[in-house]
Amino acid sequence: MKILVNPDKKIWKKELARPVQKTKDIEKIVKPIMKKVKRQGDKALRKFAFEYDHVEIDSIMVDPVDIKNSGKQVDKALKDAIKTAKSNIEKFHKLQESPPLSTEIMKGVTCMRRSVAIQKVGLYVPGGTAPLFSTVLMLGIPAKLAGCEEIILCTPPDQKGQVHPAILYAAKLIGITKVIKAGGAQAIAALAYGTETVPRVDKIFGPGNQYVTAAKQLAAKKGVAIDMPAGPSEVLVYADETAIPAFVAADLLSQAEHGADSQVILVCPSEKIVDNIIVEVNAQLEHLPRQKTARKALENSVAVVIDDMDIALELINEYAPEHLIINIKEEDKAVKGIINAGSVFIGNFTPESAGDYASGTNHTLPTNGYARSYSGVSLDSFVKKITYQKITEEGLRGLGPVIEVMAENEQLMAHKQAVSIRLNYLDKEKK
Ligand code: HSO
Ligand code: ZN
Repeated sequence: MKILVNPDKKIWKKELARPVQKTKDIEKIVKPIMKKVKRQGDKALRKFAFEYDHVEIDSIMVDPVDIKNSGKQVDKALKDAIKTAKSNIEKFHKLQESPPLSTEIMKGVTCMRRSVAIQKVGLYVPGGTAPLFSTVLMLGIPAKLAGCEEIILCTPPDQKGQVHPAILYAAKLIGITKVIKAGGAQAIAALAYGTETVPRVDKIFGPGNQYVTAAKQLAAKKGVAIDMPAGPSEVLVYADETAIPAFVAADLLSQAEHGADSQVILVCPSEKIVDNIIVEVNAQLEHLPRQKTARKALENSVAVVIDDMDIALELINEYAPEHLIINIKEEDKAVKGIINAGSVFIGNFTPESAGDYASGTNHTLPTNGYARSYSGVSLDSFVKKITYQKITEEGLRGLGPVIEVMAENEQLMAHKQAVSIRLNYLDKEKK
């Protein structure tokens, strides 16, 4: 972990740059995969499962009976934990419902707005070394609450051609019945174009590796919506002398273990605090099963000493972290000063893992600086908001002249006519 002491603002961007991703090279690999799925459907999915997941699968879709029985293969402690997490995530996302709006703007002019679920959604859940069943909850729960009619979950099969039982169990609890054994860019292509087994969806959600991300971006160009352009996970911890170094170290490592391309940033008011935390990081690293990955991530990581809080906040806002842990005495002031972050964790007893799994907030968050302009996944991500209006005769008499003047000045005479023709009609009727 590199240490910078009161670095000049001019070098912030360069010094805190995220590890670069060569999108062009990745697109070259992803494009032919997507094309093949578009042309050959299920056959291509089977072929890619053999090539990339090293498994022969006959049925692309998980047997609903396996979903139903999944609980038998998950131990009780995990089942209970998943249930508690589900209930918390449900509670917090239910609160996000926006009730229908209606108001009479002017006499006889009523405007309304209503949330309507996106009908078909595709959820991508990465497999690989760690089957992320928590992501099933984070995407599936808001999709269900929003009322999405068709929810398709795609996840890569293991070497036996099966989906991890905890993923199936989480799906079962939420009420997801269509689980597709496909991973990588081919899964995204199946959701974007549809195959014999996989219905084409309107929006694709979920994290994934660089291939999945590139495929999502290509799908977006073809008109399928995506949640956000996701990149490697990251955390920024802002800690002072009131933070417990061992806790901060554990938080930094919990992000670092996600992937070699993850980045963690530490911001502290003094070098001494940084040193104490780094001692803890090194000690805890020794005991981590994923220490190789975490060590790689730490090579991309930076500790910054900034003694002035306003400047520290400026740096944090410029970096726009996916996760921000605020662990300083003046936490309220810092929280108020944050304008760019995906999700904020406050105080000594709020590890990022809480939000990753079970407190209730969503863990699908904007990375790579996108927190400047994107929010994390929420109930809103699964709905469209349709507006409505109804104008009475009296309403049009009042508003019509306003529209006529504006249309005339934009030189759009057919627009003006759509009002005038009605006003003339009303005038004649009156006589
Ligand atoms: N920190 C990840 C989410 C996650 N962590 C899933 C553990 N499981 C991205 O926010
Ligand atoms: Zn995590």
